[in-house]
Amino acid sequence: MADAAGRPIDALLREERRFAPPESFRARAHVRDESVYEEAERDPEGFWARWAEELEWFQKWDRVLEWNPPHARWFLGGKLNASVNCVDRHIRGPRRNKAAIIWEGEPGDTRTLTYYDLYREVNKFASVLKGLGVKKGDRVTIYLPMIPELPIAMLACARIGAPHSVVFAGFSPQALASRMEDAGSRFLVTSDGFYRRGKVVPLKAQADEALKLLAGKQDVEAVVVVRRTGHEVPFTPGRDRWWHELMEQAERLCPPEAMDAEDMLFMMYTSGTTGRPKGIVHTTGGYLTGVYATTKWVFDLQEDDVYWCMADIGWITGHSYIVYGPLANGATVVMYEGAPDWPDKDRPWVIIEKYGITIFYTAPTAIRAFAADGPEYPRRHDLSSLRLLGSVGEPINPEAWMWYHEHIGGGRCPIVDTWWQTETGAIMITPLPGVTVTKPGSATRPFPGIKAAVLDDQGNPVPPGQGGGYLAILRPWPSMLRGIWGDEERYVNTYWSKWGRDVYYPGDGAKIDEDGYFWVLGRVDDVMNVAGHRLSTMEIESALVSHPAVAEAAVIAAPHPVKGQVPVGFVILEAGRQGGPELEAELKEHVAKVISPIARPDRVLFVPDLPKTRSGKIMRRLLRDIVEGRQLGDTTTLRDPDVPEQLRQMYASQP
Ligand code: 6R9
Repeated sequence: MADAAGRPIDALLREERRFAPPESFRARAHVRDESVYEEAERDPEGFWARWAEELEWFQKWDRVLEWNPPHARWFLGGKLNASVNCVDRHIRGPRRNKAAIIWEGEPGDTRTLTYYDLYREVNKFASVLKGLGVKKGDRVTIYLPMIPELPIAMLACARIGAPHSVVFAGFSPQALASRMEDAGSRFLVTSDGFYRRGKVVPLKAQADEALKLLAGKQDVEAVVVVRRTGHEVPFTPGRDRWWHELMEQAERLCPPEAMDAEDMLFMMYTSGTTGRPKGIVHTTGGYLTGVYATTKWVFDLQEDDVYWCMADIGWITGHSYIVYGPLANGATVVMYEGAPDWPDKDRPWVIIEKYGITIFYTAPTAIRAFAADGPEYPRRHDLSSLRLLGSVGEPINPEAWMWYHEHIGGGRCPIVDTWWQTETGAIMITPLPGVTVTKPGSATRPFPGIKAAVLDDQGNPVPPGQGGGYLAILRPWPSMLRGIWGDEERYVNTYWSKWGRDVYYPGDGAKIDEDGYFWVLGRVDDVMNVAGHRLSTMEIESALVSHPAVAEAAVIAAPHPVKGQVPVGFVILEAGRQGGPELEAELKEHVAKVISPIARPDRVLFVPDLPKTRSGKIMRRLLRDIVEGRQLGDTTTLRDPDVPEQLRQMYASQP
């Protein structure tokens, strides 16, 4: 058996290196001994309630949890506002002029917003939204690059109780349109463009294309456009407005809406096992409690830290650990617009040295790319300000972990390998850097208050040190998803049906070793993880099939040394169409256009047939055996048992 990155599990579990927190780190850490685990276990609801008490509420809750599996409600009757917790409460004390966001554009321009600056901007943009007719409960779509207006717009939505739906700026017009339609969103915030590898990405033109696709399907009342690059952009009078013009005339203050703890804070689309992305719904009180607590303990956030998470805010990692978690904690957050290898491969290390960053959070795929570039790039810079490193998004292989530890952490920084998902809202399995002895490749233990297990198909726990099984979460937690937007049935079926309505099924394989440490092995469903981005095989398959030359397609994930996994497509062409390098390139481009460049297949093979069961189900397992060079599994249930062998030969003969 192998995990998603092709690592044999046995080799992983032979990993014997151990890293204890340095005494100097432990001495000033928030958590210094293991007693927090037992305390939380004795009374999980009390544990979470104590965290919620560290937030600011207009009205305290009267009940911590109501659990009608699979529906949980947290902090019932409580009223609060996320923007008050991330901004207002910091401006009343010594953090007023502390840097909240230090932003660096790709061309090298910079902006620093103090908490007071952020307060003014969020208030003004909240007034702008109100002036455009946005009401409590309206979904506002935000299609912005990594510029300060993105967190400002999110917090402004939160202030007036309008849930935001941020769509990653790397997504295509089609992807934006389908998300706006699904969300029933009548408002869009975007920018003229942004910088990526020295070029201007014409975001407004992409947004316009999406709006064209929406014509007749979804009314869009207003589009607010941030001027980032200053290049000429098309403007539709009446509908499009400039951000800076609206801000100039806006009311200075906008009182925050008192939101119910269970009111929706935002939705975030993520890929599932079907072609249609699902809008994961997060609410206000529980989500904020979860990200606040985990940011403080997992990153051991101290008042003087300078924190940089390299993710894009368009993903859940950016929502929870650039915006809501760190700002709720009053942290100084660094935000970078562009590519990590621009203008040179040392850009992250330039940024760390320049701002004296103390906490750095990135993904294994980035670490593997840094390692491939070589240690000379970090070596050019003084990285001695760093004291803690984090990893998220996919399993980290021990070699990448060791490289990170040595070449970025200088051998002195604890590494927190954090397992969680869009759906979990906050970190679930992770070391606590002041107490946990880490093992390269293991996310170690569930965060206090979280109850996780590894179960077999029947729901029996797989004993520690035995085989692999499925990761499971056995009890509700505050930042858990509350549903899938508009699809109750899918919520129940996807997450709460494998074993019972009260056990959450994340879709990851995992193992527990003799010390009780968790080793997350990657997805067990038709979801792949390409450079830390979640993609569904079905989504890519439907993109391929949407090309006129394609009759049928099967997509699987092949192991890749840097990206972890890459999509590989097996395609049956329409009669009369001929495969070849040109069509292969065209199909790759087509997928990049329909979904996003991150979904572009690494290879597209033209095949005469696909391995199918008698009932017509494509057996992707056999295709995986082929690309991973394994002995072909059981083919007896196939309609045509010879197909896999034919494909194997084709795969081996085509470069
Ligand atoms: C936060 C985020 C979730 C999926 C998840 C799993 C993989 C994330 C991981 C990890 C092993 C880790 N994953 N962190 N696997 N170790 N530390 O990435 O959310 O985009 O929803 O992806 O990512 O497979 O199920 P999301």
